[in-house]
Amino acid sequence: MNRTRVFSALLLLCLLGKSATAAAAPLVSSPAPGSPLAGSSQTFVWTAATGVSSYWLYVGTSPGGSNLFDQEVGTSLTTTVGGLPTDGRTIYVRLWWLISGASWAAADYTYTATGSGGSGGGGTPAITAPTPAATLSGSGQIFAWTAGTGISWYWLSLGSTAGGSDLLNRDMGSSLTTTAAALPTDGRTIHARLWWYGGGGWAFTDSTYTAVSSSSGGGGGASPAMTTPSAGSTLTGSSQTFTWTPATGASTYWLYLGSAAGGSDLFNQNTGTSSTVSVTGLPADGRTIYARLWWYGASGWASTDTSYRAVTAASTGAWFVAPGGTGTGTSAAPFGRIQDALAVAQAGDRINIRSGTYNETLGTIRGGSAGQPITLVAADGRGTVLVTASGRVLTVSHGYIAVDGLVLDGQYGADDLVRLSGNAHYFDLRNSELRRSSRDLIDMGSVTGVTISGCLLHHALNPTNGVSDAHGIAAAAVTDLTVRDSEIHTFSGDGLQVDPGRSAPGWTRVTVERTRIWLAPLPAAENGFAAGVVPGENAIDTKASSSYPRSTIVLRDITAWGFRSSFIANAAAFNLKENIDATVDRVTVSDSVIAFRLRGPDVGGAWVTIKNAVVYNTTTAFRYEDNIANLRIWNSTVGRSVTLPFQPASSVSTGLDVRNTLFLSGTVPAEAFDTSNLAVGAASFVNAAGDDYHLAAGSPATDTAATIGAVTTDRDGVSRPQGAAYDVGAFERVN
Ligand SMILES: [Ca+2]
Ligand SMILES: [Ca+2]
Ligand SMILES: [Ca+2]
Repeated sequence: MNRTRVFSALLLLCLLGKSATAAAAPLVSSPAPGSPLAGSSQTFVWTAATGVSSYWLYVGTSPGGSNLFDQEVGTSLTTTVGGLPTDGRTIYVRLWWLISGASWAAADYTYTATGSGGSGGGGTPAITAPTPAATLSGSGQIFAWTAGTGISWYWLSLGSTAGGSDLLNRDMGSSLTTTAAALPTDGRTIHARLWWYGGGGWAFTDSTYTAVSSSSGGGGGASPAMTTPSAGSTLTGSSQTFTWTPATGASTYWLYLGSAAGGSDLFNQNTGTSSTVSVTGLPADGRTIYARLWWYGASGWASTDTSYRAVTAASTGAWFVAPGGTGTGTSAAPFGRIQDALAVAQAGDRINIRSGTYNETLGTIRGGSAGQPITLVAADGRGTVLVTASGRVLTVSHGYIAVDGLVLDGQYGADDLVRLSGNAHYFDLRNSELRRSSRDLIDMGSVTGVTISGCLLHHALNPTNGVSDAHGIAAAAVTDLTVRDSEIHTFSGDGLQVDPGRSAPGWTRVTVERTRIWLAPLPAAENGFAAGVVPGENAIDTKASSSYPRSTIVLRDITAWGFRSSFIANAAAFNLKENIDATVDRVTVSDSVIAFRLRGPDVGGAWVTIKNAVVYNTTTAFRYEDNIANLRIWNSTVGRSVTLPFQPASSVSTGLDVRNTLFLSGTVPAEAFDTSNLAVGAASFVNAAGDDYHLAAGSPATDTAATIGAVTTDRDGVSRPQGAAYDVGAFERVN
């Protein structure tokens, strides 16, 4: 916007009066606001306003005062005030109007009393608006004139020639103002002749004007222009200072702020000669606020329009969504759809989602920025918001998006529940539940900096062909992916698989910590799987191309169980293979076929260091395959019901470095030939039958291990060594 539109005030008011727009206020058109008064008697004239049933004029010698005049004038648009001072002082005029018969509003003007020298005043009427010789402001124009002494009848003619009346020829009665409409806009000279009748005959006075030129588009002379806030901007609060450039010859400014074009329901004030005004109490609901800046210049009143957007809570960072909402995203008037908030949220904004169910599919529209994410949060706490659709529920295509506390349910539709495109860097998923997908619960492209924390991911079940991969998390060439403080269970593929596509340029720096990953026989038939079956494969499964730098992964403080698949023979909790460098520290595995399946030089061959592992009730603790090299197993404990502590598969054991490892067994396995390893009976443990493998008092494992500097803590995170030396096994005994 910010087009300058200049109209006569009254014409405009009439136009607005026929529409549904907010009622405008009346404006005193004569004498010119801020001008000297003509004498001790002065006629005041104002424009009509819609919905006004009565006007009331105060004239005083102090602001708001009425010591000089105080009179309700009904619907008259003019009144004459006598007895005014003539000493040059400031005269304060307050025009009141009664809106809808219910409430009074007022606006203030100031004038200068005529000086003691007298300006003559005289008894002859004179046109005061527009200022004689001015260029008119448009095709509609208010004309106003002073009352003459003893004059009861006026007549105004406007013509294209001197004394002509081809443009207007109007009997004015006693009125002191009128609006001429449909005046030419061709720059011609317009001749005005004001007749009056008094003292026994007609007399007249002539003035000339220049019609506005449509090509000039303006109202003659420089127009003021709003400078702050900038046109179209969102206001910064419910209080706002408006400032504009001064206009040539403007004696008074007046600012309307309205909820509709030309409206003044929000603000309506004469600012005098000041070109700035502070406004308070503006709405904070995102509505469009229409500003109309009036000025009184050589051509009378003219105006220019600008519009703004009201501040919303979201303008300062908070959008609101609630089921059934139909509003604009404020706390009081929330959106009904989360997507509506995504459509408007900017970097740093927080989308507060109130409790309830949202049947929609979400897609990001724009991203946040570093330190300024766009956050979707369950406003009433974790788990209070369910977003559900069949298949895909959330597509993240932009960076710095955070999701906190939501439940996303894919209803077992055949699509990934959450998909992160290659641009979804720094996606932050926290305190959320992802459930019921026939594909992956979250499938990410080659993104960086993704964090999944405090989340529950469960039921990724794909029954195609009996069983097909559906992963908790599938990741492509990610860097700096962190999964922590989370739980992943019940999947027909892997808890985490990175990278199933071995994508360029390879993945690295993946961390999973303080997380539980498990399978169990399905308690009931579920999405095509029968009750009692175990559909999944691995807690964590790696693939990494040997064409790229070795991928690094840290698995720390993880508990995994239940990897006894109904569909594959070698189900393993950890299937670590291909071109990776894995550090596995403080991991417990139970109730599985294989705890650690560690695979050889094919596709680069995995390098794996395992520290502080605990394995029990599992067929094979460590299966090493394909002549694996760089396999270190340090300070681990192999507990009860482990059939094969080590199981070679197409592999010699020369690549193994097994030290400080403790076996609940009568013998130490051949792979653990180093003397730091130890086989003990159940009495060495606090409660082996209950799978508590902390060392009992007097255990020969205490203080008898070698020092391995790379093992800094035990399974519990207790620093090593305690006592005189390292203990054998995963737990350091603390006295
Ligand atoms: Ca997928
Ligand atoms: Ca797998
Ligand atoms: Ca010790």
